[in-house]
Amino acid sequence: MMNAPLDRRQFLQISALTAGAALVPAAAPAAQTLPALPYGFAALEPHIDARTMEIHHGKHHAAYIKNLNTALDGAPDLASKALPDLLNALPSIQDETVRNTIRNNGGGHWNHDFFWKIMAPPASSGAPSSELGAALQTTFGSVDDFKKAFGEAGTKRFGSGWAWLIVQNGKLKVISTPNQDNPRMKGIVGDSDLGTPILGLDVWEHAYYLHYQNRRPDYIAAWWNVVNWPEVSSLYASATK
Ligand code: MN3
Repeated sequence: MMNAPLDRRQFLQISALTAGAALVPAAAPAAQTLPALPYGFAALEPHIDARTMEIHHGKHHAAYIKNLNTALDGAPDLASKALPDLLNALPSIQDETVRNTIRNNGGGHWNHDFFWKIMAPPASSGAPSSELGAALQTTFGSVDDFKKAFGEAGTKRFGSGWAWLIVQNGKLKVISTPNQDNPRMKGIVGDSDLGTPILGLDVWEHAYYLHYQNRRPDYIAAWWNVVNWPEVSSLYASATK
């Protein structure tokens, strides 16, 4: 164990003991941590099964955070930035490997943190606020027509990615992004897909395959039962005030 590498905490402790406080390196950035789910793994049953939620949160989301922290260990000038500022800095990252690692894993972290919050147990799903309902009707014709357009964005996204409802210049729009990109990534996603996300749907196979296998449209249809409409309505109000 003589040559075991020091972790950051040990390094700082030893630095503080041997060099004095003035020579301790700049404060270590707070590593990104896995946020707790706002409900239990089984809370979204039967629409999203507990095992899928357990793996999705505890393995997939956790892996994005682990990989993000590893990338930030090698990019000290970025490590002090919190999400979403880190995503805003993506276009300025010169090293392509670092940029892509943060794009994929920082995006994955932000997207999943968002995704957990815009879902709720079926009994708490609620309905769009009158303001959001009116905007959905104006933009898409009806709430059902909105769901159809959003569902198509998720169904037609080839491979892995997300469907989003965004506020762009004060107006609602449905878009989709590949991989872990999101509508906040200026300079990374096209300008026509930029905006403030108020609803997002993960259509990676890991989000549904255990229960739905290849039936992505069935997953999307069931998912409407666990949308947290009060939260989405609140995000809409913030994005349009
Ligand atoms: Mn996912």
